[in-house]
This record gives sequence, C-alpha cells and structure tokens, in this order.
Amino acid sequence: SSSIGREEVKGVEEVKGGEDLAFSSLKSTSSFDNVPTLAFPSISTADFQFDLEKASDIIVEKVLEFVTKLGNARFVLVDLSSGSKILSLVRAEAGEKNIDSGKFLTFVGDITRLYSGGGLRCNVVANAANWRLKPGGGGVNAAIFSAAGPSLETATMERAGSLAPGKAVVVPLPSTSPLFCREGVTHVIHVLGPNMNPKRPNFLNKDYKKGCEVLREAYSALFEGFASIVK
Ligand code: AR6
Repeated sequence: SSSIGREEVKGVEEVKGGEDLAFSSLKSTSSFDNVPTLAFPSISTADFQFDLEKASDIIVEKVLEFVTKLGNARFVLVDLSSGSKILSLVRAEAGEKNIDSGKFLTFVGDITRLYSGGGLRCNVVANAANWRLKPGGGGVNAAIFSAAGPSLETATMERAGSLAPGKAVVVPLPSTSPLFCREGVTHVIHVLGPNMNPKRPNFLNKDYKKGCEVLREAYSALFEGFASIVK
C-alpha cells in the first residue's frame, strides 16, 4: 500500500539491472501474504564487528543450503540504509550464485516496520541478540524489544534464560504485542552471533576460524528455527 516502501525494496535481481520485478509480481499475487517469510538482520556485523566479506559468504552459503529445503518459504536480509555494505555484498554474491530471487530478497528498512513502513509481510523476524536475552544495548536488539513491548521479554524468559554463541531460540509472540498486531509478526527468533568486539562478552580476539564456525552455526540454528515454525 505504500509507494515509498516499494521503492525501498531491493530484490537480488537488482544487481543485473532489474527493477524489483520479482518482488512486484509476487506482491500482486493473492498468495503473497501467506508465504512464510523470515526477515533477518546481518548477525554480528555491526556492534559485534564481524568482517563483512566473510559474513556475506556465510549468509549466501547458508541461504543456499536452506532455501531448497523450505519449499515456498522466503528469506529476506534487512538493513537500515540503502548504502549498506553487507546488503550490496550479499546481493552481488546471491546474483552470482543464481539464488532464486523470489525466495531470497534484500530489503532496506527498519525490521520492526516491514509491513507498516514497507508493505512487506514477514511472519518471522530474527533478532541479533545478546547472551542475556535482554532488551536494550542498541542495534536491532533494542529496536525489536522496544517495538514488541514488554510481552516479548516475558515470552523470551519462558523459553530461555540466556543464549550461547551460535545458538538460537524461537519465541512465539503474544498476539497483544504491537509487532504482532501492526506488523503481522508471529515469532521472534533470537540468535547470538560470534563477537569480535573486545568490549563485549565472549570476545573471539580475531580468531576467524572459530568466528566463521560460530556464524555458520548461528545461521543454521536460525534457519532451522524458521523451518520448525513453517512445518
Ligand atoms: N532494522 C534493520 N536492521 C537493523 C536495525 C533495524 N532497526 N538496527 C540495526 N540493524 P547489531 P550485532 C542492522 O549491532 O553486530 C546489540 O546491542 C545493522 O545495521 O544490531 O550482532 C545486542 O544487544 C547490522 O547490519 O548486531 C548485542 O549485544 C545488523 O542489524 C550486539 O548488539 C546487526 O547489527 C549484537 O551485535
């Protein structure tokens, strides 16, 4: 319904000079709103300072692995700005690998306003969480907890008290949450990625062998969590 939102949509087609055709045609079909869709931020690449090139390789590798397993479900990598380096890296790589652009999109926007601000229905949203699974701390974690309201914290604590790096926890969102009512989000999946920031817990001190291992594990846990909801 929002023309601003449509302009912000960047399908992976865009790298070949397309004009969001994949998205527009999907949007015009009646089944569009019912397609199970996971929106996820790039785990670990902002506050946790993970290398962007290495992260983009892992995102594309893991999407490729899961996209065929999940039938018609869709994956959407989201970031706030159209100048996002991780979005352009991933878009280019997804284009090279010929990932189905109807099943994997990149999208510029606030992950807490995908439907109201961008017209994109995503029933599941991933959060780049902290190990304590607590609100605040900035980034996407602060945004999601704030948009979802206090019921997300309660629902989260019923499922898990903390999270180890590489792990994920699926949290059904109470229907009273604004993220549920306004955006149509039924589940939040918290994921804890590897941390390369010396000021944060579980600092990996430039160990990218371990870091890449943990990031792969994190995306597997996230996509398996999504698969468990879709089924
Ligand atoms: N919508 C979409 N993408 C966003 C939004 C948003 N509202 N906010 C940030 N991003 P980060 P990390 C993008 O730092 O590196 C937190 O404090 C952002 O541009 O949120 O895994 C937690 O409590 C980037 O591409 O997560 C943890 O302690 C991506 O989301 C720690 O930061 C992830 O950035 C986790 O750090």
